[in-house]
Amino acid sequence: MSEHRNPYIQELVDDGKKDYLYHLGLDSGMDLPAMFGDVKFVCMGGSAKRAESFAKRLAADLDLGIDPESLKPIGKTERGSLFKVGPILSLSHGMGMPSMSIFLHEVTKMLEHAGATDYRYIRIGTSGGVFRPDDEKAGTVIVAEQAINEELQPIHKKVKLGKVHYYETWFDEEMAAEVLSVRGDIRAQIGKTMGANDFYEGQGRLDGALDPEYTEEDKLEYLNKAYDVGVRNIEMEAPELAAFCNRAGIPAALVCATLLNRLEGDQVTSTPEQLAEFSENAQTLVVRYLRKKLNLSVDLEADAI
Ligand code: R2B
Ligand code: URA
Repeated sequence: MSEHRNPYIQELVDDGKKDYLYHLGLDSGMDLPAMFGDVKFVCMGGSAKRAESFAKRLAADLDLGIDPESLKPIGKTERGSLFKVGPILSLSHGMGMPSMSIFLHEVTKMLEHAGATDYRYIRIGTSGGVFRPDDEKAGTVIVAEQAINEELQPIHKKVKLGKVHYYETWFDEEMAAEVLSVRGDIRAQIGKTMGANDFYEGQGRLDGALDPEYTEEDKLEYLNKAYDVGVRNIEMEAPELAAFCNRAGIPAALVCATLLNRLEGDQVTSTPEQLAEFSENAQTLVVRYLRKKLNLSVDLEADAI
C-alpha cells in the first residue's frame, strides 16, 4: 500500500525529493516519524491562542506526565500554531474554508510522512445556534452529524480547474455518538452544522458594513428553512472539513459551542467570561472523549461550567 493518498506526493517522495509543508514551516526532510509517528488525534480550532490553551489543558488533564508550561509550538507560527501532547495534536486552522483546507492538506501529508496510522480529526469550534423557543439556548454544544452548505444543501462544492465537483458531507456517526455519550452535565446535542463562506451576509446577518439587500423577514425565513433541514448551528468550516475527511477516509467530528441564538439576533453580546465558558464546554466534551479513547477514567461532572 502506498504511504500517500496523492500519487504525485508518492512520486515526489520516491524520487527522493522533499515535500515542503509551507504553512506549517516543516518539511519531509525532518525526522517527522520521530516527531509525529505516534499521533492518533488531531484537535483543531480557528484561533492560535485556543490551540495553545487547549494543548495546555490536555497536558493538565490527561495524566501523560507532560508539564503544560513546557509546551512550545512546533514549526512556524505566522499562519497557525501546532502543539503536540502525547498522541494528540492541537492545531489552529484560521477562519474559513480556504484557510482550513490548507492546514488539512499539510497536517495530513505531515502525518503520512510520519507514518502515523489510524488517526482522527476533531474540530472544536464556535458557532451561532439556530434554536427555536424552548428548544435550546446559547451555550449548547452541537456535535455535527452532517455539514450543510450556505445553499442549504448537504454537499460541498469544490472548484478544480474551473469545474465544480460535489463531495459528501457526513461526519463519522460513531464518533459523534461517542462524543455525545460523555456529555454528562454539559448541554449538548447532535445536529447539522451549516458552514458559510462569510460571517456576515453569508450567515444572513443584518449587521455587516454594507446594506445587505435583504430584510429581517427574509433573514428569518432563511434561518427557519435552515432549521427545517436540521441545521442547529452555523460556522465557517464544516463542509470543507467533512468533505476532506470523507475523501481522505479519516474519521472526523465537529464539536461547536454556540455563542448566541441566531433566531434571536446577530450580535455576539455575551460577556468575555460567558464566551469563554461556552468554548470551554465544547473543549470539556472533547477532553472527556479523548480520556475515554485513551482508556482513562471519565468523570461526567468534572469541569463542566
Ligand atoms: C467560527 O468562528 C469564526 C468566526 O467568528 C469562524 O472560524 C467560525 O467557523
Ligand atoms: N462563529 C460564526 O461563524 N458564526 C457565529 O454566529 C458565531 C461564531
